[in-house]
Amino acid sequence: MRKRWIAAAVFFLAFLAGGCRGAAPGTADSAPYEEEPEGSREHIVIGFSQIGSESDYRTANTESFKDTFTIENGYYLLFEDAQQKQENQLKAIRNFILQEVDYIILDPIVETGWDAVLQEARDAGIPVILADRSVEVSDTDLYTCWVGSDFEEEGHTAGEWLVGYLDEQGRSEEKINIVTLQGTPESTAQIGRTSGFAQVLDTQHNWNMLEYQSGDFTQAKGKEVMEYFLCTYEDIDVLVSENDNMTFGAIDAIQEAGRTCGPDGEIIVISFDGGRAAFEAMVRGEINVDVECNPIFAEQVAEIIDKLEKGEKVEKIYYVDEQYFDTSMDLEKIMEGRSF
Ligand code: GZL
Repeated sequence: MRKRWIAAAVFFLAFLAGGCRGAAPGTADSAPYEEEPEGSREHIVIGFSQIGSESDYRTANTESFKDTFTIENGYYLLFEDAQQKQENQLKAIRNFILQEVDYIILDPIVETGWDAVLQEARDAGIPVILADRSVEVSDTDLYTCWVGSDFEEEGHTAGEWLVGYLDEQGRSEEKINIVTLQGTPESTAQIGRTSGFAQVLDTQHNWNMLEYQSGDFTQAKGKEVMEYFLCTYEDIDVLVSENDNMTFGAIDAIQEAGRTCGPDGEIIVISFDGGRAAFEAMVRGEINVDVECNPIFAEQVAEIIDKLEKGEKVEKIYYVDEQYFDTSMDLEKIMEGRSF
């Protein structure tokens, strides 16, 4: 039976106005929730443990959830930003369990280390929905379902695009030196993109992967690692960068080193996410192709929760629709219709 919740209006609105940050309602530093009077409007209490705010993707993803799980739509959203630390996510989940939320939504920064806390949520009878990234657990019944991207497909798409592009350029027999900026190590996005691209790499005898290094999905780290790549390797033909923000840092490093990139440059740039700023960089001729990773899917999660509320069966995996965009397309027209 879902607990009926009503917040002290002043506190909760102040809590929401603060961007759902700070101590969750009902904890030591906040005003307690009171039982909602019988028969009054019910709200579904959602505890959402978000990874951080490391990228444009993350910002858009957070916005999607805050715009969907609102009071007006019948939810209380307890939002916790883990600042890219797994221990903060574990704390947040245990706090949500103490708060007896109705559902936990978790975007797990890495795939491992979740069995115990997910078991605690299951023991408390709280369904866990994975959003964006996934987990590696002993028993997949520890979570209800995963809504996210097919990261392996994204990596494979990037590899296939490069095969086609090099063919068009008459370079399909040329030795091609590649460097890869990987995302957060052991995150689902990094694992999938790296392995998906490697499936194609393994079929191309003339491709040479010089090195993989993590830029942790951030612009600053992406620039730092690209500076290292440029100092270490004389001849780099392709950069595979596993998210746009690392790509932006890498472009800065390339340009500051007096080198060039993009369709008319020395280094072919393959990026992932496909945010507005990356489209603008493609239009400027700095990125060749961007494999989309769609952050706007909170409504899909809300539909799943609606099914669960009605006792309906849900799937284990829901992939988000995605494609790729490159400089051969009418990017400015495509941008008009995109919200990220
Ligand atoms: C992928 C997501 C990744 C993005 C990055 O779904 O987890 O994390 O590609 C983000 O931009 O930091």
